[in-house]
Amino acid sequence: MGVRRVGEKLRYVKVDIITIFPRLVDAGFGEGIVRRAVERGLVDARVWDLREFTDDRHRSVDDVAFGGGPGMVLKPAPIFGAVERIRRERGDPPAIILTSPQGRRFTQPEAERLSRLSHLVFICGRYEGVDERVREHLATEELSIGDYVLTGGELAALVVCDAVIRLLPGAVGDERSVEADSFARGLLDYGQYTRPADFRGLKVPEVLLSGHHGAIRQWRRREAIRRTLERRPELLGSASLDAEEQELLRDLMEERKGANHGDKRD
Ligand code: 9WO
Repeated sequence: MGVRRVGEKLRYVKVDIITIFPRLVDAGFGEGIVRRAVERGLVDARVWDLREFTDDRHRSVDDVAFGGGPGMVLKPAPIFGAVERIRRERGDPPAIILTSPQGRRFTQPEAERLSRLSHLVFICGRYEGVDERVREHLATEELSIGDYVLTGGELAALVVCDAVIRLLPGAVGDERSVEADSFARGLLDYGQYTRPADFRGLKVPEVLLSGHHGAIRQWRRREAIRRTLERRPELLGSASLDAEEQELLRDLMEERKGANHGDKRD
């Protein structure tokens, strides 16, 4: 897991996920970097089956909505019961997160904030909603991963866990790739290429084959800024650009003023 900064502690994060589909959540923890982080002890993850916290014969987790209307609502008692069990067995969590389209938008800075917490609990909603008392009196925050409706909160919780876990020191083999990634600096990624240098006549930009590291770094910075300007100009407002990059940005904006927008497929 590579080099650790001086004074950087090896820490682990507890993650508890409450769901009616535990296997769906297990699958998200069962592959790749997230799985390795669990194996390395950086993440202590537990998945809780909401049905285990019911007390009726049918193990009902949902019920009709007061006031009528179509669709079922997740009952409060099993969810409160699950969180109380987690508190007893795992300690008092600093964040109990409900994933829903009504939440605050989850972004990279939010991933960084959560990655500094010691214990995250996720409540995954299903059906047409979750009893409002869960939202108001149990969850400490509500997060949305984007403006669309899913069939439940599990995939959103997995998205948040994935983004958080890769930020934990030691999770990604080469720490430099976390620092260099798109968004770490508020810019989109530059284009990347691997062998062959000529694929069916499609060539890799010459500069990348030149071995001239200064020129390569410069090209990549320019490409990242160009792409961000073309696709997500609003990101440039909060990107951290040094003097040279601001210069590149001015150049690119001049270039675009000329003509030829939209005809570069990039
Ligand atoms: C379904 C529905 C059907 C008819 C009328 C209103 C309705 N609302 C919903 C709904 O929002 N269902 C949610 C499904 C209930 C909570 C869990 N579900 C969910 C979470 N869908 N999408 C998310 C989600 C979470 C985080 N970021 C984006 C989406």
